[in-house]
Amino acid sequence: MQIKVIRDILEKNDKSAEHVRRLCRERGITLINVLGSPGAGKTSFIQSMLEHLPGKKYVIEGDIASTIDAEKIARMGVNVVQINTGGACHLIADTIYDALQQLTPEAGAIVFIENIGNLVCPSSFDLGESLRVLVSSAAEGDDKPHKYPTTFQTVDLIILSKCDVKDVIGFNDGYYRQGLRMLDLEDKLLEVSFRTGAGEQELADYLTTKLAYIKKGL
Ligand SMILES: Nc1nc2c(ncn2[C@@H]2O[C@H](COP(=O)(O)OP(=O)(O)OP(=O)(O)O)[C@@H](O)[C@H]2O)c(=O)[nH]1
Ligand SMILES: [Mg+2]
Ligand SMILES: [Zn+2]
Repeated sequence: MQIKVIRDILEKNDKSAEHVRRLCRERGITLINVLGSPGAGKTSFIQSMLEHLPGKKYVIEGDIASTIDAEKIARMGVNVVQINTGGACHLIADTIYDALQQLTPEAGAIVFIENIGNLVCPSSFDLGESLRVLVSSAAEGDDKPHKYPTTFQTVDLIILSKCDVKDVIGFNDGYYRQGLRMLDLEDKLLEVSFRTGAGEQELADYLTTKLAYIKKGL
């Protein structure tokens, strides 16, 4: 009985995600769903890409409470919609559809969605995105691909942030990469520090190429 209820929720969400996908296709919008633990660096990644990527960009901020992240984005002069879930630990496609109606992004724009800080259930909810990115910080430890394989397996790109603190916390690169290799995901990894700026330009270049392929439908 309970399993049936969970399936119903996911099936309903999948239908809404298709509506979002159709809307984005019609309007030429590229949607990027950003996943990661609380404090992993999701907002830092979005802020960095707002600076580095060309073209018009918008942001949908998901948080259980507060407008802290939305305010950071708004201060950059970027249009942003804040979704407060009031306790729910993931975003759903219905809400993204509504947020897009409010944002009315122009044709050709990129829309970033910052999902709720959570390494578990956001990965089960398709938001109709073209690209799913995981921000996985070195500060969380080198065992995360081993312990949370499901989330790692659903993303198109894994960004290892906070590489500047690897030595301080004793991050074992080999162990982290071994976890990715077991999931056949090592080629999806890019390393960066949003503090020192190391790897930021490479990340922007990679995303620019990837988004161009997505737009061509490849
Ligand atoms: N040293 C270092 N700090 C970073 C890096 N990236 C982010 N931070 C810091 O880590 C903290 C959390 O970063 P955020 O970008 O707010 O993380 P978040 O995932 O958006 O956090 P929530 O929205 O609260 O889940 C902030 O104090 C950032 O300045 C990094 O690469 N290196
Ligand atoms: Mg944030
Ligand atoms: Zn959840």
